[in-house]
Amino acid sequence: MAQSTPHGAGFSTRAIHHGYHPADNQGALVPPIHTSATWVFPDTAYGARCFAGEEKGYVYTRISNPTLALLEGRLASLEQGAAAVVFGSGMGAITATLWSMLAPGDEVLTDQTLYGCTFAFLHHGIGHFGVQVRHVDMTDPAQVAAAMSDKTRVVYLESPANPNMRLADIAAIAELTHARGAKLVVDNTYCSPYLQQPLTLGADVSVHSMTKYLSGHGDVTAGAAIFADAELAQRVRLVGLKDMTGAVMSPQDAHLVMRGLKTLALRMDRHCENAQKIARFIEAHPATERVHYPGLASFAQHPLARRQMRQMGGMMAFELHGGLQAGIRFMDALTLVARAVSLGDAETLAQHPASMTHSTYTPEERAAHGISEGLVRLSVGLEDVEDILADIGQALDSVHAAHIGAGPRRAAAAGRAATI
Ligand code: 4LM
Repeated sequence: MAQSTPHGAGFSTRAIHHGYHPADNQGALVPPIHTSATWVFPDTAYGARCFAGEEKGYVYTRISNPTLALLEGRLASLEQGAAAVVFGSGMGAITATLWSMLAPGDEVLTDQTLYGCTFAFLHHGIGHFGVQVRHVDMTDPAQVAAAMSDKTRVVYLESPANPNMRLADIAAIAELTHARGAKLVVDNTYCSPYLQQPLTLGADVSVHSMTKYLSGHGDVTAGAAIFADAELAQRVRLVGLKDMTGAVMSPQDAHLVMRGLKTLALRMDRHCENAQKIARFIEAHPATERVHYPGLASFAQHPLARRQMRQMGGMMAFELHGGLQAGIRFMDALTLVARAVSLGDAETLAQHPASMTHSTYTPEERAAHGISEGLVRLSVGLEDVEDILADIGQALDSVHAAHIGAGPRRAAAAGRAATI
């Protein structure tokens, strides 16, 4: 593929230009969307060579497509991978990757905390096919090293983990994983390639739900896997994507993700700036028991966050005095902040993991994995921070008034009307 960015070009330059030449496309500034599902062979022998892998031409969009290929090249460039494969959802990326890397008798070591559907796939799904899954606390590399066995083929983690924000030391875990001949897969959804680059820390695969920050506007469902090794990428494309899941991404969605990518750095800077202010505000409120945000000095893994993340991210979780009932009261009092799952959108979103994204866990599993019943998760959006603070402030005040008996205290301090 033609490379249109100069060697050493910066992150945003590559996010905007990588792999595309207007001159090759009648001068079109924006890349065309190739909607064709199938591709015409000039003769039968050429088609046969494509199927035999002897020719690189396009065959069928479930395998590859020029619009998808452009996005794949950009993603590989942004995370410094050898190759990338895109999918119709984050779960498509995760399952297709793992189906391609594992066989009956193999073992996966995974964190205790995972996005609910990833947990469901690993804990309830893939085990039926002879793969053993064991959960270990990835905040402690020594526990990971001790849990490795000769059957361990894949170590799988999220950092920060959804929803409780625990971090894993990616470089340390990559090293001990490789020492046992296994591969490390990191879900980098919470950070996006702008905030964290797992492959440069030693991971073998970085997976994303592009439904979140990468597309950034809540109007696309998509996923990606970025690989240090192009051969593994090809296996995932030809096995996990083509045969095992068919989780193909639509070219129209690839266009929307590429549009989102152009502003990724700008958006992430603003998500992070807003989140830092909001985390401090929530932490200082008397209704709050604890805030989990990597940018707070009170966050136990703050030094690790500073080491492996460019900035501290737009996601946080917190517990209020009064537990579950307080969390529900907080959520129901919100007027600007939307009660919705998903994350990484322009809109600030609040959700309750125990009854929503992590309802795939039993209450006992949630307790064992550090997901408290009262935990509230916030995806900080791009609105004016004063307006987000005002809404969160009045919701916290109402919790405080109901559960502790004190009157409203904070809404005025936040400075703006709570309802828009
Ligand atoms: C949510 N998350 O948390 P698709 N990896 C991570 C995720 O958070 C998600 C996926 C993969 C949420 C969805 C409702 C860390 C999803 C799965 O939804 O399949 O694109 O991504 O609110």
